[in-house]
Parts: sequence; structure tokens; C-alpha cells
Amino acid sequence: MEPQLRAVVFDVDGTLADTERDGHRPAFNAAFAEHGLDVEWGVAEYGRLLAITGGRRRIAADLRDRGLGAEADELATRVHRTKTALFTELVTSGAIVARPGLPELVADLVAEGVRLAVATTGRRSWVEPLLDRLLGAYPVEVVVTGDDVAELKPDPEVYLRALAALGLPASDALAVEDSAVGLRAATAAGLATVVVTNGYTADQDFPGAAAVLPGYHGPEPLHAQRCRALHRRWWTAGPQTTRSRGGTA
Ligand code: XBP
Ligand code: MG
Repeated sequence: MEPQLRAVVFDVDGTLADTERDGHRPAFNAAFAEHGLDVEWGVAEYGRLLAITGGRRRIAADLRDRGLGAEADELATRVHRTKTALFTELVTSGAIVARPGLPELVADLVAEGVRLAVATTGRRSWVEPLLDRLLGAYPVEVVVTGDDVAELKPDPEVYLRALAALGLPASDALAVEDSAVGLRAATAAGLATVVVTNGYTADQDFPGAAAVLPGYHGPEPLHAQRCRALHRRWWTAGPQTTRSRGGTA
């Protein structure tokens, strides 16, 4: 069967909204302070720490780097619980907005009959209210979060679960990601993947991406027809083909 674009699976952080620098990062820092820890992640330092997916793992790795031993994991769990509560408050306050052009893309996909799913490393307790705020008007059929998987990105599990819940083969969906680690997860699940970069990811390499774009809007906005064209081209050229930058269609 010919690959057909029947669903788009969106990453959340950095992809639906620019959440990391001014959203998650200050929430982590406030949580460190609440737990009496002298840790404050700066903008550049946090960019490096994003290579470690999952907030709890990120905290634990940093605490171990600072010399904590066996207690790092348990402390990380507590600090992350606080961070999750703080970030959920930020989300429900309405402070996190969609990336420009994202709502138009989603509306166009829905109008074209393309189904919607989400595959994220983030925690369900804040992901759900964020999706309500950003995509509440649209039918997001499947939401797989960091709470639902044993292995976080770059492992493909979150995407494989999303595809299973959609009941589709990888060839009938397109992933939208913002980062190299997310691209690795999506391509390992067999998905054609469009990367929409942001300030933290613009200089990363994206081998095998169907396209790498600086945003959803601009002179060549990403709309449903373009998603179809990129998806078709990726499958025609063969999933093994490596394209690192600037794919257009
Ligand atoms: C990004 C992540 C997350 C967030 C923080 O995931 O790795 O850990 O940085 O969220 P994605 P949590 O781009 O896959 O959405 O603290 O809830 O993990
Ligand atoms: Mg992301």
C-alpha cells in the first residue's frame, strides 16, 4: 500500500509552544529554591541539559554532577514533583502560547481530514491542560506522555505507542519535532519527520529529516498540502535518505 498522510503526531515542548527557556527552566529553578538547593540553571546551561530528556532525569543527572550520591534520585523525584506543580500553574495561568502559525496548520490539517496525535516526554499533569489551551478546539485523538512509557526519547516508544493507538503504520503518519533528540525518536519509529527549530535547536543537525524549517509561518508556511508533499517526497526518496537542512516542497 502507498504511504498516505492520515495523521500528524506532534511533539509538545519546543514544537507546539516555545516552553523550555522561559517556561520549564524557571519552574525548575523555583523548585530548586523551594527545596533549599543552591542550583539555578542559566539559559545556556539549560540548553546543554536538554540533551537529557525528562525533567526528573535531568535534575538527577545534574545533582549527581554536583557530587550528590545515592540520594540524588530520590531528591530529584521530590524536586520534579514540585516543578511539575509549578509548571502546571504556569500553564493554567495562560502564560504559554502556541508557536506562531501552529494553530493555522492544525486547523488546516483538521479541515483536510488529517488526524491529530501528540507524543511527548513531558508529564501528563501539565500536558493535558496545555493541550486544552492550545488545541482545545481540535480533536487530538491520542496523547502519549512521559508517564505512559518505560523509555523516554530518543527511544521510539512514545511514537510507537501513538501509532498503535491511532491504528496506523508509520508510513501513514508524519511527525513534527523541534530537536535532534526528538527526530531520533520519531525516525527510529519509522516516521517521516518535519523539524521546526527554535532558539535552542536551530544549530543542531537533523539527519534524515523530511524538512527542517525555522517556523510554521513566513513566506513558505507549513500547511496540510505541504505536509502531504514532504511526506510523499520522503517516502519516495526512501526513509534512509539523509537530508540535514533546508528541505522544501
Ligand atoms: C521535552 C522534555 C521534557 C521537558 C520538561 O520533551 O524533555 O522533559 O523539558 O518536562 P518533548 P517534564 O520535547 O518530547 O515534549 O519536567 O514534565 O519532563
Ligand atoms: Mg521537543
